[in-house]
Amino acid sequence: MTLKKKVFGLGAAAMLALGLAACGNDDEGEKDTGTNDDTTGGTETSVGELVDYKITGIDPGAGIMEATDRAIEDYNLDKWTVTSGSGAAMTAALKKAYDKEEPIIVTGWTPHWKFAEFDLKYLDDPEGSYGGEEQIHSIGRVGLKDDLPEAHAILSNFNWDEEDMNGIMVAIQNGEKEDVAAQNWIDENEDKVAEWTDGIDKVDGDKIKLAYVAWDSEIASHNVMKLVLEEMGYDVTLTQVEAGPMWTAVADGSADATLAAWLPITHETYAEKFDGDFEDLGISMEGVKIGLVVPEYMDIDSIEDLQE
Ligand code: PBE
Repeated sequence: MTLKKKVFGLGAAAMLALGLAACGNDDEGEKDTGTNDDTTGGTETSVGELVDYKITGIDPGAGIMEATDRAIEDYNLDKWTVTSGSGAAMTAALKKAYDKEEPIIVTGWTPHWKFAEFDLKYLDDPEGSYGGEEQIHSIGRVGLKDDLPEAHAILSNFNWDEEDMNGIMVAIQNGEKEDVAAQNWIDENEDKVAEWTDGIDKVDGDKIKLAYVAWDSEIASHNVMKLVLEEMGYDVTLTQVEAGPMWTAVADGSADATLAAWLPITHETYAEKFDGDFEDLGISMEGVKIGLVVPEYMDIDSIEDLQE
């Protein structure tokens, strides 16, 4: 059984601790790292051989997994497979490889704390399998505006920058509790929060349920919104689910909203499937991105380099 499977379901910090422990015990021999200073000569080892033709993915329902299947087709990467797990398992695998300067290819996205922690680069995607600039949208169930007009207004106003989300993600990654990191950000950004809530009446304990997936970016946004809505008088429940159930929950009304709709490409299949059964409440962040990500020390720059 792989480390990833054994520790499935643990938090990111625990995963990283285990990743470190595993590194310490590692007694494998020298490996070709696929780095620029490779001087082995003779036949060049392809990047595929170095990583066993494996792309380290995340949870199967994530849009980036569908995009990666598309990339495998678009670039004829017949020998390649994408492993599935979770965002936390992916970052643990990345850390483990990075600490040993071993090659690894992960499904990655921005904003994400991994870019603050490691020197990483996106592989160029000339076929556009991963789309271009994406946006994060908030979506609500049909009827939200009538039932919870104040929350509908706040969620529609919600928008912030990559820098905001990054600060929270990095704090959580460094061991801060999710709600504490979110509260600290709110305390330091009262003006920004006021733009979402100004002129909106407080409520008296109305219940609202937000669904989200345990992607680091969405952990940050949902923890902030929970506290903001609570401050406005709501009784907020956050439910953590997989991507498919998250979209389904908003579409069937069992959740009121999510801040985790990445569009136009990442969640295109979900948006089309549930077209008419949700309301797009608007964009909370522009210029976000998904793709294949590798450590800077790897000697490849494009998804096309995986064809060799
Ligand atoms: N992500 C983070 C998600 C959307 C947010 C890029 C991992 C996905 O691929 O569905």
